[in-house]
Amino acid sequence: MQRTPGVPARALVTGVTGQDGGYLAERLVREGVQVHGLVRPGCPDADGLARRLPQVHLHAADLSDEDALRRVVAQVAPQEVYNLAGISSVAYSWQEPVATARLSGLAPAVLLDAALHEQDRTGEPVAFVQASSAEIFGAAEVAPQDESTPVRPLSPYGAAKAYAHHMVQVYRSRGLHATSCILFNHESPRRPPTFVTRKITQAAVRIAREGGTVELGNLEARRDWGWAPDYVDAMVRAARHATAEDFVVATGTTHAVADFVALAFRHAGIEDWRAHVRVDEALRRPAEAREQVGDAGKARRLLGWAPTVTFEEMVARMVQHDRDDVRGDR
Ligand code: NDP
Ligand code: GDR
Repeated sequence: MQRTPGVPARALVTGVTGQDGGYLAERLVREGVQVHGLVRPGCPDADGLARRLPQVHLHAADLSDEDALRRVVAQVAPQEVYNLAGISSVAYSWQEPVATARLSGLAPAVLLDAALHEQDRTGEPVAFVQASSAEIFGAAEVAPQDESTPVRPLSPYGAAKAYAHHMVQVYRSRGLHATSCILFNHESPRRPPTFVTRKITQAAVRIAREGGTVELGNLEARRDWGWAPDYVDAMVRAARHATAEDFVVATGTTHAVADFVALAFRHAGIEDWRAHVRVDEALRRPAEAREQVGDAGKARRLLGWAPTVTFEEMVARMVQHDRDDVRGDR
């Protein structure tokens, strides 16, 4: 495959079996980049990825294995590193706070250090993109949140991501093109049902067919939900921008979890969603922001980035996917 002018020869993507990692690998392969993906040893999704995207070179290494991470970076000698791997569930991070710190906080520090080492060794610049999160802002006092909003996490996940965010800034000051993309929630049909959006769309389709109910936690939480491939596009633009910066990536609009439910159920053909939703107090988090909303003005100005899929369209696509899945259309 011919390489698109201006794109690197080799990229390393951690978390390549995840939602964003899959979209990113597909994008980079289309551009003619030689893509190397880091996979967790024993990851059940690795075989499927290898069949779907045989062009991607897979390297098995656990994020907690510092030597293995350093070895992969040295073997691949990438010009771009996208660090998407880690514990990505805020809810789960309350159950495993220490593992979350190790995998989502310390591992990025190892990868940043390995990337700088590689840059020094080869003399070739390495661009590093960290998938940071709106959760670093916790319950922010300003809305919308931008790159100047104080970092004050509320969850173990947010604290781990905050450490990684600061380490990006440390390595940037040491001469690495290290970028922190502060991503707000982004969804797709590839989102696992451990996250509320996919849990809702799958439940809507099931309930439309068989009746029944779904248990949810906080229905009032308001989140800024975008379309995952758009957020992958922002990360690629950030890697290739002349200067390394922090970028908020968000749509700037919020909806309540209840709004998501209402719309998804309507698409599935159910008007009276309240009759099918039970609130389970155990699904509420010990602490969380009532609303998270981002101002992506800097990404718009510097990267020319803008979201391309509306909230309504995203929900429609997710429900349609789950409906086709049930009918066996895919
Ligand atoms: P996913 O949960 O879909 O993907 C996470 C990836 O990390 C998976 O490939 C997973 O592999 C891998 N991983 C987990 N533990 C390890 C480990 N010990 N060793 C090696 N790999 C491991 O996340 P998303 O694609 O949704 O998100 C990508 C990144 O962006 C994450 O860092 C997330 O925190 C961040 N982010 C995401 C947002 C969103 O709304 N999606 C918003 C803000 C930030 P396996 O499948 O084998 O477990
Ligand atoms: P979040 O996503 O924690 O924002 O993290 P999630 O979809 O888990 O929660 C969104 C909101 O929905 C509320 N909620 C529920 N959540 C889940 N998972 N299950 C439920 O049954 C339920 N009921 C209500 C939550 O309380 C929350 O307010 C996502 C991840 O992608 C992170 O990796 C990322 O960093 C942040 O978004 C920005």
